[in-house]
Amino acid sequence: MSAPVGDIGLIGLAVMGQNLILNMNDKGFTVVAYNRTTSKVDDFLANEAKGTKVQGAHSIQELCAKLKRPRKIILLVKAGPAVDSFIQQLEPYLEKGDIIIDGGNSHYPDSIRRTQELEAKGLLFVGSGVSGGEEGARHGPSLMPGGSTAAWPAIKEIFQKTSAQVNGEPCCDWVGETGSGHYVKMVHNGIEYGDMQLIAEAYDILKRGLGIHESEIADIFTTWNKGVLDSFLIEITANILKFNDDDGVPLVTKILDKAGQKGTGKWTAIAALDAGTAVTLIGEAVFARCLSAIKDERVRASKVINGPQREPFRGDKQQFIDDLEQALYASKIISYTQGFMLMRETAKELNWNLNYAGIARMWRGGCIIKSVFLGDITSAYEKNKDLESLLFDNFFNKAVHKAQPGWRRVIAQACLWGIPTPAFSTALAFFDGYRSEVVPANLIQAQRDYFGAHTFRVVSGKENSRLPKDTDIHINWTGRGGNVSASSYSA
Ligand code: NBP
Repeated sequence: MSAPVGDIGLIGLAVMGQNLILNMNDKGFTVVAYNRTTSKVDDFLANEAKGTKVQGAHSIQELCAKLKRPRKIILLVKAGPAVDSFIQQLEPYLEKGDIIIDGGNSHYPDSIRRTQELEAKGLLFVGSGVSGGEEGARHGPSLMPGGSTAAWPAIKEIFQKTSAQVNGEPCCDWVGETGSGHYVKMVHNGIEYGDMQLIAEAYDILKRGLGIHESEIADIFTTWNKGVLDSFLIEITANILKFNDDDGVPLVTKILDKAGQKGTGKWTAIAALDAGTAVTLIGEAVFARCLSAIKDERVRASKVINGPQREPFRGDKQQFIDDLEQALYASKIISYTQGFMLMRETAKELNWNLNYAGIARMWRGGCIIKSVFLGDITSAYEKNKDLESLLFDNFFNKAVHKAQPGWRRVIAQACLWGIPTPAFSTALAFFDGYRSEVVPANLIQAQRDYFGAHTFRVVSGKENSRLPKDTDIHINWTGRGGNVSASSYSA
């Protein structure tokens, strides 16, 4: 048999796999392609991959035989059992130190499990977030690899050359241990939900509040795209709003207002609840999609529930539009602050050593949330890798202070109009809660102790003989209860 020629193998010749192969081929790597339905290998070689260095394989054995050692094989197949099935099929043909990479949208607990199972067998596993859809896969995605750390030196060159580049830097770096690559991709998708919801709320305020036509709203977004909000999602929103149907009517106004979801936003919200972290904006973005989905019920409700009479706006319109830009910017800062808080909490719990500046750098290009703003987040974590919160960074601290008055005016006005702003509002509520030295949780603790003997602690300096220091205390509030307290644990 001839010497192996393949730098890397790829299984899964659907939209992502084919485009990633062509991208890696352009960067000078020899890729060996395989697919469950093997006729797709022949179709690919005869069409899209014609004239390239791409090699085909018609069995897993042939694929593995064609790869240089350590073998590197990327799976780009439907997440779930298909990934486990391919891992099982590959194992008999792999040797110690060979690397299986899952580039699909897998749930991170599966990647934790797969890393542990394969490492126990002497193989290496990488779960890599791949973002940017078809376009990203073809011309440079954001790649977020994590898993068996020993695999990184072997895949680094291929990954960093294949990924998007921003200012000569690759949008790919090693994320961390076990399932951290897929975890970070999940948080990326959650943040994407939040960014999209914020933009949709700004559109709603401009349209229903100020009564501005889509073509003019497109101009506003185009202007915003030259400032602090410069990002892919703002850019495509301007393009969408300018896009008219054949009759000259903006196409967006003809699209049914029911948002779909494939689950990664929900996973992020669930992960936030599991970690006990207040990632409220992504949660609201997921719930806003749920509310949008009950269209028929909303139509019925709109007939019987009245909101306030919507008065025409009498203030300075340009000032209000500038306020809205600041509201969007400040809310976005909060959303990313929450996303990084979540990663920090999970990293603590799972003993991951996450590279936060690297994560922000990976998201600067090649993915849906790419933006100039991520360069500022990169700088914040480069200055201080242990930054507790983005709001403690000087740049973001100043930015939210500057945005604050306009942000409050926008939410107050939207409230008076009866236009829902779940993401803007939750961002401001988080901000006000986060900056509060005292919150009313003292009353909640008293209620819990009153009805369930759940105990409370006393504020430092307010102790006395009845209320001792650093002790879980139960008070008989009514004189009828006993003195036994409930056992204490945190859910
Ligand atoms: P799909 O998610 O549509 O998956 C198609 C591939 O999965 C084909 O190769 C298919 O083989 C294989 N497959 C399926 Br479906 N069921 C299988 C099974 N039970 N056993 C073995 N193979 C099976 O492709 P995609 O849209 O290119 O996405 C690939 C991965 O990348 C997914 O995890 C996706 O979530 C993720 N992703 C997608 C995007 C995007 O924009 N599309 C972006 C980022 C990440 P067959 O040809 O024999 O049916």
